[in-house]
Amino acid sequence: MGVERIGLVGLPNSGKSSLFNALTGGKALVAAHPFSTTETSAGVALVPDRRLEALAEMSRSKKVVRTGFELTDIAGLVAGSSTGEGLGNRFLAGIREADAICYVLRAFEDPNVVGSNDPVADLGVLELELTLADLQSAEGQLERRRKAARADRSLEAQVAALERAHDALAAGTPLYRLGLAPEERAELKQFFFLTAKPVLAVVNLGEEAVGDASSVVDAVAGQFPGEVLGVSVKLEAEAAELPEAERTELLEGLGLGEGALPRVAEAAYKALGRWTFFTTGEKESRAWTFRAGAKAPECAGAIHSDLQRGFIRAEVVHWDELLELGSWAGAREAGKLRVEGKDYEVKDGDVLEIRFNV
Ligand SMILES: Nc1nc2c(ncn2[C@@H]2O[C@H](COP(=O)(O)OP(=O)(O)OP(=O)(O)O)[C@@H](O)[C@H]2O)c(=O)[nH]1
Ligand SMILES: [Mg+2]
Repeated sequence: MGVERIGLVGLPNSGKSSLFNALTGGKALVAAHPFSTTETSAGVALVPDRRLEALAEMSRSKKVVRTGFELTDIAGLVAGSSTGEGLGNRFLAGIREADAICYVLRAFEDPNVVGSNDPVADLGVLELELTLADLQSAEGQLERRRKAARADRSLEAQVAALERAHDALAAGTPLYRLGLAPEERAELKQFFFLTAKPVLAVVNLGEEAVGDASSVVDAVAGQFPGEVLGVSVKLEAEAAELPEAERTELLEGLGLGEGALPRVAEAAYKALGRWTFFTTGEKESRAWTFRAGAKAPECAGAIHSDLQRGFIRAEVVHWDELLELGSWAGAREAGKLRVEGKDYEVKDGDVLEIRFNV
């Protein structure tokens, strides 16, 4: 699979384009008037990972290759968007193509930027629009699929799944709130529902609230089924404009650590069920994402399809253990490189070397 796509969904002036710029270093139009974004734009966010940096330093790698995910900046939604208000259905295409949805909820106050700043209420508006869009789509598909199932009994399970989804949506419930098992979610994939996608939320805090965000973040987290992050999007966007060294200094000076990007990446990967493994050597150290729970050959396939096809075995050591041992050769000498076969389930943070033959 290619890079994961996260779609930013929020009310006008919630800070979506600013967050997009902060995370991708992009230059999307940011403006104080609503609906300044009219077309979806995409950019890649490269994920800083201290495990990767440490491995690269250990191996004196000439090159360091981070994982990335694609972020899409989508036009703002308002109440009634699903039936044509605001920019109408324009948001739909952007969200349909995303693998996960990141709600952007405004909590900053600024008299010069119109719009609401009640993150819990805003979340309700956004969820309702996506739910209504899905309800329409469920209604559109039901008749057709029922008819098909009358001719082909093997489609009955499909129809039953669609009916269950329809009933939840008709009751105003986004599908991600149903607590579905992974198989049930997979079953819904074929219907292309927006609310069957994994979700996370960014609460866009005022600069003054950054030190003490817990109450507003907790209010959202208390009734949202995904990860909720408090971020001062404005400060992050300002920091993103600076060269890396100054950026780190600014963020650390503000007590923001490495900034929002690693936190958003972690939450997004968690929502998507993605883990990271590493390869390391003098030529390069590199991070790769893979489906959580995948076995070694599938992970090898993330590097190259030949490595999956001709997979023989993997040499494996966890990143922190490798660092302690000081080098790949050292780990080998100490007998700490495990030899794992086709059935090995790779762990988040494993360092791999694949043996293959094609
Ligand atoms: N004070 C303050 N202003 C912010 C913050 N985040 C964004 N803004 C301002 O809010 C306005 C809207 O920001 P955008 O990033 O364009 O918002 P958007 O969600 O992309 O808006 P649309 O594309 O119109 O839907 C801009 O003037 C930003 O400078 C923040 O954390 N604090
Ligand atoms: Mg915008």
